[in-house]
Formats: sequence, C-alpha cells, structure tokens
Amino acid sequence: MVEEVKLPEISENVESGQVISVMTKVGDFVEKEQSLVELETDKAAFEVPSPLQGLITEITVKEGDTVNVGQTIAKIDTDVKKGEVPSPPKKDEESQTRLAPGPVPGVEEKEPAPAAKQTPPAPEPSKPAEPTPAAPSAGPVNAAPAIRQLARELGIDIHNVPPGASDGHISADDVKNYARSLITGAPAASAAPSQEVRPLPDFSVFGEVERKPITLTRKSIAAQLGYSWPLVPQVTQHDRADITDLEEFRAEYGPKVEKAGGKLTVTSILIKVIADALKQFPHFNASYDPATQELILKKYYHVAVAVDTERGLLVPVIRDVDKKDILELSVEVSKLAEKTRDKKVTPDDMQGGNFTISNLGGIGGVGFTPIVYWPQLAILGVSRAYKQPFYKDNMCYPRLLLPLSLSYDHRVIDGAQAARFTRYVAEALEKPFLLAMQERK
Ligand code: CAO
Repeated sequence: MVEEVKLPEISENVESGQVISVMTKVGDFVEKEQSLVELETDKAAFEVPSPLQGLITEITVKEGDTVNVGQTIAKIDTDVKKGEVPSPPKKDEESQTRLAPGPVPGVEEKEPAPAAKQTPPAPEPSKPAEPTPAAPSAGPVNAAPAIRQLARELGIDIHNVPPGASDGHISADDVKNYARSLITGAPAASAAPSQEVRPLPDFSVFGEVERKPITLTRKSIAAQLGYSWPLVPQVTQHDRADITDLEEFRAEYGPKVEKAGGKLTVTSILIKVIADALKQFPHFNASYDPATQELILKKYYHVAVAVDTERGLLVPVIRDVDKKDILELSVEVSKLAEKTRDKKVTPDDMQGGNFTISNLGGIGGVGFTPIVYWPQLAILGVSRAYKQPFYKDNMCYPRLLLPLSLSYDHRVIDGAQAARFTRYVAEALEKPFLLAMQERK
C-alpha cells in the first residue's frame, strides 16, 4: 500500500519550513526514522524522519520549496520489504512500473542530495588523500544548524564527519578536527577528542521533575552560543563611561526623536558610536578565517542588537549604521525591537552583523561577560548606569557611569587593542557635543 508522508507538527507557532535538501530519492528503500528532507524554519534547521519503512515512490517537494505542516512530502510503498527493492526501470518500461514513472511533477531529476551519497568525493590529485572517515553514514546526522552551517562553509559533507560523542552528536570540534585531518592527512580520530556527553542523573530520585522540550528558537540559540564558546578564546575588557552629559543630550533631543516615532536611548546612541569605533579600529569590523589564516575586513558597518523576547534572545541587525544619523537609528532600533518582539523579524533581518551590542542596563546588573557572536570578533555588553561621587577641588559631584564589557576574540585581537577600543567608545559617549554636532550637520 502506498502511504503519504505528511510534514508533522514542527513546533508551537511554526506552520511551515523551507526545504534545504532532499535526502532520499524515488526508488530508495527507507527505514523508519531515516531522514527524508532537511527543513529550515526562521530559526532552526532539522531533518524530517520517515514515520514508515518502505520504498519511496514519489517525492513531492524539492529544494527551496516552502512546505506547510500537514502537506505531503513523499509517498512510500509499505508493502515492499527490505531486499525486495525493484531495480530501476528501463525507459520503455517506465509506464508499466509501479514506481512513480519519470520525473515527479515539480521535482527536477538531479544528483542525489549530499546525504544520499555513499562515498566521499574523490580527492584532487594535488591535495592529500581524504582519510577514510570513521563509518560515514548516509542516514540521519545529529548536528545542530550552526554546526551544519560550519561544515557547509568549510566545504565539508557533514555526513562524512565522525561524531566525537558516543550518542552520535557532531560538535564544532568534530567538524574542525575533520577539516584539519583533510588538510594534514592525519586521521580525524587523532585530533583532540570532543568532550564526552555524559548521561544526566535521574533527578526524580530527589524530587518531582518535569521534562519539557525546548523551542526551536532556544535550540538555535543553544547551537549558536554552544558553537561560539569553545571555538573562540575570548576575554572581556571592562570599562565605564561617564554619561552625565550624555543624559542632558538625551533629555534635549529625546522629544525630537519621539516625534519621529523613536526613542533616544543609550542603545541607539551606542550603535552610532560603535560604527565610528569600527571605522577607527577596522580589525573589530572583521571575521577570522582559520582555514586561510586571513582576516576578512568588512567595508560596511552593520551592527547587531541583542533583543530580549518571549522566545529568548534574538539578534536583529541594523544595516549601514555609518550612513544614518542618531535620529534615524533611534527610530529604526525602536521599530526593529518591536518587530522582533512581535515575532515579525525575518531570518534576513538577523543576517550580516559585524559587531553586536547587548544592553542589559534596562534590566539591571553591574557587569557581565557576553559571548562573542561568531563569526563576529567582538561584542559590547552594557550594564545599568549608576551614580558615583566624583571629587574635584574638595567638592563632591554625582556622576552617572555606564559599565561597558567588551568580549573579543583573543586569537586576532590583543588586550591592548581591546582596551583602546573600549576607551574610544567610552570617550565618545563622554563627549555628547560631538554627537550633537553630528546631528546638526
Ligand atoms: N542603564 C540605565 N538605564 C538604561 C540602560 C542602561 N544601560 N539601558 C536602557 N536603560 C533604560 C532606558 O533609558 C529606558 O528607561 P526609560 O523608559 O525611563 O527611558 C529603559 O531602560 C528601557 O530601555 P529600552 O529597553 O526601551 O531601550 P534600549 O534602547 O535601551 O534597549 C533593547 C533596547 C532592544 C536593547 C532592549 O530592550 C533589550 O532587549 N535589552 C536586552 C538585551 C539582552 O537580552 N541582552 C542579553 C544578551 S546575552 O549576551
């Protein structure tokens, strides 16, 4: 009997996803739980497993298609048993065969998706031979979206990467070790082992517990930060800016910005200051390519802003900050934060940032160590401004200080550079008349 496989519920509030790759083809015998297609929603990529065992007779989606929950993605003949798979039909027999004859409407005949390939590509003669990976599998791959992205960027088929963990989970280190093994010719297994994933204790022996699946957004955050943290040796430089005068500037210009539909906040001012600092310190407006050992210096100034939402941390990007004034930026930040919290932000809105600002000052705190948002090289954490006495000529004046915490990739940024960068930002905030002049230009 031929049964339709429909796209199952993905997650709360997610009704559709885009097909990144089709992982099987007509005529394949699939096992239950074997991946059929790889799908991406606005925040995560994952594989859709087959609920049935049998022969694929039709695949009704192709790469790039948007598929809705409940939509048919494939048809499977469950009467066909393993080992009984009919050989591919000859052209003239096609109309009589029980397999879907010829190309499925809307589905291009093409090379099998990478996942279906059984052998790694032949090495180029000039390169060292690709070491045989430890049991590469054409089946499902247990790797987070950011890890798959890393593999794609390095030109590696994720299916060839030997998992370091006993549960088959592929980590960033596994991908990098494998890439290293391709370059050096040494087998991937000889590289530093990934950290073992140990099973959790049974907490229920201590008291009542509840297991709750995390959302796709949370999975994506976990993948991004879990990837960045072990990859980037990071240090945080702490400083503070005297923003007493800046507060007067905010009070003076705030109403003008409100009339324009925005809010003049520390964040919107900082975005402008950061664009200027990135121009002065181009190494902070860059990404590091370890494969070629080059810095990729960017000639555009896109600044990402961490936004706290119900779904968790999202990081939309304000583009071409250097070409916009503080008023425009304030309106844009207000709108983008609202759009992000209203779940209307698109994946495009979150792409292409060169540097991130994470302002937790509206909530509180005296300082924190933000995690560099790979492939960026630095992130500025901002905590709550506080008043401190300042003594001059035996007189005590209250000054408002803003704590700044710059985390940076120590592979390519030295501590002295980071201290200068942070000082530059602090001094820019301390001279609001320069900002005011910019506004009047
Ligand atoms: N110190 C003191 N007060 C601050 C402040 C700071 N560093 N930053 C903001 N505030 C104040 C604002 O002035 C505002 O006060 P009023 O309402 O009295 O004017 C209030 O806090 C709320 O600010 P806001 O959130 O509306 O605006 P913002 O531009 O400062 O921040 C945004 C925008 C999107 C950055 C912020 O709303 C947000 O989501 N922050 C959380 C970011 C986050 O989660 N980071 C963690 C990432 S993990 O590394």
